[in-house]
Parts: sequence; structure tokens; C-alpha cells
Amino acid sequence: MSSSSVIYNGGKSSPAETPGRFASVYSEVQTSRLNHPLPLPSVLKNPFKIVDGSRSSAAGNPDEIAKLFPNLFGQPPAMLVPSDSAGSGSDQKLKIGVVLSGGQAPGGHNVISGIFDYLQDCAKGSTLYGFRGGPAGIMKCKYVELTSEFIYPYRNQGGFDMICSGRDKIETPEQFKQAEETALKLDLDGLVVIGGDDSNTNACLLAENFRGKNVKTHVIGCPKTIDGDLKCKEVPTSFGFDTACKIYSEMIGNVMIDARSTGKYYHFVRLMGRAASHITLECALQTHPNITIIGEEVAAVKQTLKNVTDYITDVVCKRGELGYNYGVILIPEGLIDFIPEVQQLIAELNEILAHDVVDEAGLWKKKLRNQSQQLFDFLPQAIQEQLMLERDPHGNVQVAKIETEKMLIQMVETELEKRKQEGTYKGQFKGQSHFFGYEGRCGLPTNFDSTYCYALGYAAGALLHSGKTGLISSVGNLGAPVEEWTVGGTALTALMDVERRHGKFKPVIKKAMVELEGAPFRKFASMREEWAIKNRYISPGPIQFIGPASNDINHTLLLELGAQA
Ligand code: FBP
Repeated sequence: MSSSSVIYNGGKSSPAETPGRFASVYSEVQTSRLNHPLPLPSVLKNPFKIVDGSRSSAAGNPDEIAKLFPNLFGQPPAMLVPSDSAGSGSDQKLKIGVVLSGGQAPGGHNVISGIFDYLQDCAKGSTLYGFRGGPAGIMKCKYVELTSEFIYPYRNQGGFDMICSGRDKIETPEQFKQAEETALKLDLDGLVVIGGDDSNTNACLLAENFRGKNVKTHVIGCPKTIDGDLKCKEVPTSFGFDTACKIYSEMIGNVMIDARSTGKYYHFVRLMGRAASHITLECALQTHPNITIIGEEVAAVKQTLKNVTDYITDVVCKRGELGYNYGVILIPEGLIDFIPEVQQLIAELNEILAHDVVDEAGLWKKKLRNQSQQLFDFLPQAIQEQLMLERDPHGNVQVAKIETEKMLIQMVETELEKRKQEGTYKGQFKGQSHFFGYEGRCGLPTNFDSTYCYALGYAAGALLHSGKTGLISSVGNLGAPVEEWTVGGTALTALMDVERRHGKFKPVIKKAMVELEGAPFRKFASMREEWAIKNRYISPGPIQFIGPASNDINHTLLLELGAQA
């Protein structure tokens, strides 16, 4: 059996025999996924109508949000319900643009396929444009017309390479003007922004701006991010989380067996997820590591770096007494940002970076408060440098670049050395650092992500066809069979609050953090002491596309939906 089968050529023709600019050689598994059937919720398969709910508010500071979004604030949620007559969009042909924004998440191509198929099925003769390279593609009017041949090779495939993504923000009056020019030039009826919290905030600003200027283009968002922090009652999960966590869990399961096999390594695994610890928590539930640090808990009990180090060291010592000089420790990417003393330091650094010149002589450090200055000087030089790196276009510290796992290994080593001198530790300790991040963002989407994304895209098409704007595509009842999933849209302003970014107050979609009273955390907290001492490692293996476990959804979603996992 050959390991590769068909060469695809960026959708120019499919399959293409000649590799082109975007040519890919597909494995047999990739090829088999192209025709993987995608069931739709029954409400999308039959005539439907849209029913509006009651007036919405905001996640925080409603008065501020109302002022910032005078044309959109208060919009009701929309729900698709079965109807006797054909859909409200009737025979209108639409011109729709779609953009992938921010970090990759498995399933993005299926959102685009869903929009495309909706237009084919319900608004024949419509056109779908894909903006290339993220929001910059909108501003620079760089696009490609998406046809059935173009899209086909990307169905059920990971990555965002169909049209690529970017992190640019449409923010300044000139940038809004550019977006407006593109909308007018392409005569766009609608735009779908597939993105995380920042990108959907941007989608809302665009929708507000278009409506304020009487531009006919409507904007609908789609909840994308492996981080799992864009969710609310109506949007139970963001796509990509399910796949990414399953990929990381496979890798964690592997290092667990490595740890047990050699008996000499402590694997410190930092997991992506930016601010929130959802990925770390989900991977812990899937694999049962010896130690898992949850950033939200660290912040809630106001732990210092020393407290976190001592907690890890205590477990290492206890395990040493039992003869286990190995283990696996999970650390969320955003940990550093949760430790109150580091949070304070980062907030001060953000202000300095936004308003001052950072001189080589280090005079800028005098602007730090005493405690922050001491902490900064105490941190290893590599971490100091990583904390000073440029913020992303949305004003976030680039936590993916801060090697907290290495810092913790150093700190635990120092503490163990001290305990050895004192005679309270006799074991051996060797730390191995890992960062599992980019490895999980472009995997072949799970059956769940494939189907969920397709429904999100199909729903976005339906919302635009029904004249909606400023909503995020919302697919719910995800614990039930797909036929019973609910479909609608939630007002983006209802998810908003104001936050300080780049030294100014800005509207942002409030991040959904790990809830310490929530079912996933409580389940983990009830098990962690046992996992610390007894080795209860689970190695879930690679994602399955067929067979008994292929349609299982992640523990977080299952527990949040009320299941007894
Ligand atoms: P999004 O919020 O855009 O989905 O980003 C997800 C993410 O993978 C984070 O987990 C990570 O911190 C960040 O992107 C890395 O950013 P970059 O791709 O710019 O290195």
C-alpha cells in the first residue's frame, strides 16, 4: 500500500496531476476524509424561519458597550425553527466574503465548505469570495473566488491553507475605510469572520461601522479557537478545541509511557491555550498526569511563583519516597500571566511598552514599582527577554513565546537541591521540557469538529441570507445526535465587555476562563491527589475516524453539558 495517493493543486483542479503553487500530496487517510459525510442538524435540512428572542445586554459594562455600538447594542438572539414555507432568504443571490482570522484551528475549511454549500443549496447563483491572509486580505482587497473545485481538496482537512490566515486588526479609521472600499468594490452582501475573541470583536466593530455608514454588507462571526475560551450558553464551544486536545493528549500519553519506561525523567509539558487553561484541564482529564497546574486556580488562591514551585517540589519528593523518580506535569501556556505578582509586572510592562522608550541602559526599569522591579530582576534572563517581546496586534503578551516550563524546571531543581542539603530529599530529578502548541492546530479535524464546523458555516450562510448582522453563528444541544442540534445566532455585543489594551480601554469579547465551580474542574480536583501519587496514566492514542470512540466528544464539553463522565 502506498503512503500517499493523490496530488492536489490548490483547488485549481481536483485531483491535479501537476503540482502547482499550493500543491499537496495527500495520504490515503487525508484522501479518505475528502468524502467523509457531514450530517446537518435537521432544522437546516428542511424549510426554516428565524425567530428573534428578547433584547440582549452585554457581558459587562453595558452602558459603555451601548455607547460604543449604538447601531447594534441590544440585538436579540436569532433561532432557526422549522417552517412550512421555504427559508426567508428566498431567491436572492448573494455575494459573500469569508476570512480566516487569528491562529489556526482544525475545522476552519469545513466552515467555509458549510457557507459554500448553503449558498449552493439555498441561494443558487451566489458568489463566495475568500479573503487571503486574514483581515489584511479584506483591507488590501486580496481575494479568490471560491468554487466547488477550489474547495473540494480542503474538505475535512486541517489547516487554514485554503485562503490562509493573519492576525491584522481592522482598527484605525483608514483601515475601516479600506474594508468599506472592498465591500463596495465587491458589492458584498455579507462577510463571515471566522475567528477567536479578538477577531469576533473586530467582526462586531465592522458590522457596527457598516451599519452606521449604511453600507449594505452584513457581518456574521464564527467561534474559532483551539483555546476553548470563546464560549457562552448559546455557543457551547469553539471549534478546534476538540481536535487539538485529542492530539496533545496522544502526545502526553506517549511521554507518560516514556517516563514510566525509563523511570528517570520528569516531563514538564506546557500546553497552548493563551490566557485560559481549558486545554490543560481537558488534557489532564484525558490522560491523568501527576501534576496539573490550572492558571485560574493559581490566580484565585493568589499563589506566588514560589508557591507553585513548592507544590511541584512536594509532589516530586513524595513520589521519590515511593521510588518514582519520574512523572508528567502539565502547565498552561498562560500560567505566568495568572500569578498575581507577575500579572502586576506584565500590566506595568504593557504601559511602559505602549508609552515609553525602552532604553538599553535599563533606565525604563525605574518606572516599575519596587516589587515588580525585584521580580523582574529575579526572573531568568530568557524569561525577562520573552516578557519584553512585542505584544500581538491585539495588545496581548505573546505567551506562546514564554518558556515557563524551563523556568519551572530550574526553580524546582534549585528547591530540590536545597532539600537534599537539608536531608529531606534523596531522589533523582531530571526535567525534560516540552511545548505542545503548533503541533495541534492543523491536525485532521475530528468527526465532531468536522460536523460542528460544517453546521456553523451553513448557519452563517442562513443568517446572512435572512438579513442578520452582528451575530455569531451558534450551534447548540451538542450532546444530542446531530439531527437534534439547535441553530441560530447570538448578538456579538452580548458577549462584550471593556478591557485595557495598549494602554487604552477597548471593547473586547469577554474570555471564558476555567470555572473553578464548573464540572470539568471539580472532576479534575476530585482526582488529582490520586493521580499525583499513583500512576493512573492513560494513553488515548491517535484520533479515530471510525470505530467505537470516533464520535466521542471531549470531557470538558460533555461535563459542561451535564454528563457524568
Ligand atoms: P487564537 O486565539 O487566534 O485562536 O490563537 C490561538 C493560539 O494558538 C494560542 O493558543 C497561542 O497563544 C497563539 O495562538 C499563538 O500565536 P501565533 O500563531 O501568532 O504564534
